Amino acid sequence: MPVSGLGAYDPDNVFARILRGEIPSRTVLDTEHALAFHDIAPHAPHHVLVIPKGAYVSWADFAARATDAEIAGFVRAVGQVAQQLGLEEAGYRLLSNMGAHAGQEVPHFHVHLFGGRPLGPMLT
Ligand code: IU
Repeated sequence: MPVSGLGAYDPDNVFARILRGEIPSRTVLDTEHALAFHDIAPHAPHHVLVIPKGAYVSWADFAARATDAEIAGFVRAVGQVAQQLGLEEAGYRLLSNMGAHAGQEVPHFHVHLFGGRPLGPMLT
């Protein structure tokens, strides 16, 4: 049972369908362990979602169940996206909503990467 409080993994969630190619997305990076694509409703000039290829509901589920290779591959993919988009010097923000209180909408673990302008203070 996943540890996120979001219930069991739904294999028909929208990101699972993107991974299977059933729904189109604008790919930024595709690696063994991760897929990165542009968010359909961007909040910044660059707003990319990075997702693991495995079936994980949330950050907590990924941290608890993913293999070390999956975790390393995912973390490196996030860094590669930032590098590919030319954001390393100016900086960028990473965010992952985990569960109900954070307003997680899609129950497949994902990290948002925002960049391309000064992002202002962190909001809670
Ligand atoms: P959240 O962290 O689960 O709240 O973020 C989900 C994001 O997925 C949100 O920014 C949506 O705009 C985005 N998204 C998408 O890129 N493509 C989709 O088909 C759907 C949501 I549904």
